[in-house]
Amino acid sequence: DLQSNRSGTGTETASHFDALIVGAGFSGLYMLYRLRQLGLSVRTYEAGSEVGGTWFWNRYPGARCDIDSMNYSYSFSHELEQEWKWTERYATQPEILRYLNHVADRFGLRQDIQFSTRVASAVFNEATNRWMIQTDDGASVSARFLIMATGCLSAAKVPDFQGLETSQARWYHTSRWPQEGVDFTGQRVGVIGTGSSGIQVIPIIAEQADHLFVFQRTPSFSVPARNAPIDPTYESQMKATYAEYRRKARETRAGVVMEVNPKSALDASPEERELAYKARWELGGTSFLTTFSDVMRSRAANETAAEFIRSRIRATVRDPAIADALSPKDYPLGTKRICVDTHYYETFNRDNVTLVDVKSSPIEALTPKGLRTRSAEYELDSIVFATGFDAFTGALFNIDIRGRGNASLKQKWADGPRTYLGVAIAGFPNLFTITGPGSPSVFGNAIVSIEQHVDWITNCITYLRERCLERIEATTEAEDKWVAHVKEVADGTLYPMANSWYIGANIPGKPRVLLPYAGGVGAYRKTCEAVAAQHYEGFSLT
Ligand code: FAD
Ligand code: N01
Repeated sequence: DLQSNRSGTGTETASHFDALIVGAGFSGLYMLYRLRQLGLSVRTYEAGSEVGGTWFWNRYPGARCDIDSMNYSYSFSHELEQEWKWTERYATQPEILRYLNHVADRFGLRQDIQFSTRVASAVFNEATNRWMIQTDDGASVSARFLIMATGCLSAAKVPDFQGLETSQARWYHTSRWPQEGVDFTGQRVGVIGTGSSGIQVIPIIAEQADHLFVFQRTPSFSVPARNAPIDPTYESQMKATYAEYRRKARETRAGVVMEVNPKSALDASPEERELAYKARWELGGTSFLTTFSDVMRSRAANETAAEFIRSRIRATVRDPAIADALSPKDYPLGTKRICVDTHYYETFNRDNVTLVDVKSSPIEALTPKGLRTRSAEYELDSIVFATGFDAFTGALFNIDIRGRGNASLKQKWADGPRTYLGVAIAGFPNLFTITGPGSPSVFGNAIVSIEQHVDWITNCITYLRERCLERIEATTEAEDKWVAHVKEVADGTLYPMANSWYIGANIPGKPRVLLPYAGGVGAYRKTCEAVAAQHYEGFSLT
């Protein structure tokens, strides 16, 4: 297989590459495209059997994006964005997967991707300034640059329940869904978890199953998607002004152009607030969070928006006790990721759906018949784990990454990730992380952040090659400053008030550190551009 190495420079042998990319999702595919344009020899390893990343793995029914499809897509190719036709406001998982397959074919990317191969370790060799990479099939290759396109939300988390192996109930994690699908007809099904994945899958399983038990530990705030077929007028308007739209999106806080009301929620009268929240609720989607300028900044303003959502839950769910149980009360809106749903709350009006509180009575074990909480046993044919991910660091720690002096990344990050700009790490030369911890990444439209990182890394590698430099490494000083800045910005937000994956709280023992950078996509881009313009200030180049 290594014979397939296409060598752009002609200087590399079959197992030596200019660059190695780990992952073939949105990040890895675009990175590969850009590096090939530079004429580099590139190998990409992907653990999955196909391209797509998130959209390859998360095949659960109901999976779709919650950023409008026409924005949740690449902007790097004018022809691609003009020719591709999205069919719905929020594309389904199969449609996004088709799109990524189209991209891989259109730009001839597959030939440099080795599928069903997991990178197991990566060790930096100081004598050669190259990374030595080992895969789980025993192969060993080297590369000057190592680029982690491993995904912020790719390491699935299954809780460590007793009896997982011996339970006779079939179980599935939403992010490891069987390719052939699952038919729940006639079954008693349990879904554990009510985050974005749970909220998408629950209404659909409820329609199929004989009975559905929803095991909820913490209720989420969810807003209606108002999904619909794409309006042809909207599509042609977007396509006519795509470049301008994309330019504006890159300058925003979240990588999406949306109307941000400059007014404070607290300056509006109760009637004015109600009207404004109602309008955003009817519009659907995450723009609910920008109904007023301070919803994500002031606890009191946030509470007005949170209470509006609770009022909608009460108006939708017939049983007041269930409505109350579904209403989040102990963390601010948006500090756990806001969910976007289709008929989620309505699902709890069905006779075949039972909400089970596993906060007061936690799940203790899977049993031969189903599962047991502290207070009861539930007989189940199938269990769906919608229990999320070991975000940001999980996929990186699954690889034994060793930098200078054989230092391990896992050890370096024992008290929380330390990066410079979320893209580089002191002690780990020539290693780049796409949407790594300390970059905005999941705080908005991921594709805008991915394209920005890939472009920045490509420019950086070009800079080095033009000057015949072999090595770039973030300085500890620059990294310390960035980590302090990320923390300072985080401390000024409401995010630390919730136990979310944003802050590592979903993984036992994980340090409590806000993982993404909350300073905004537009401002962050300017910082990165300034660093590059200052000849990679904060890096040492040799
Ligand atoms: P991924 O798509 O996660 O790809 C990483 C790839 O790396 C995976 O295929 C994985 O198999 C591979 N990999 C990891 N480790 C190794 C290894 N050691 N060896 C080999 N291969 C490896 N973001 C939004 O902005 N809007 C949305 O609407 C949205 N919806 C989402 C819905 C779901 C269900 C999920 C889980 C996430 C969603 N996200 C959304 C976030 C989403 O992850 C990003 O938008 C984007 O798809 C990430 O692309 P990526 O290439 O960086 O990572
Ligand atoms: O994961 P989550 P997710 N016992 O971590 C519960 C993106 N995404 O896969 O909150 C009982 O949000 C846990 O409870 P608690 C998006 O960025 C987007 O849903 O920890 N319950 C929680 O309810 C999203 O934020 C879309 O108390 C347990 C749930 O499992 C991110 O991916 C769709 C438990 C996990 O929720 C992750 O979402 C899907 C236990 N032992 C995903 N352990 C879009 O719509 C965990 N839980 C775009």
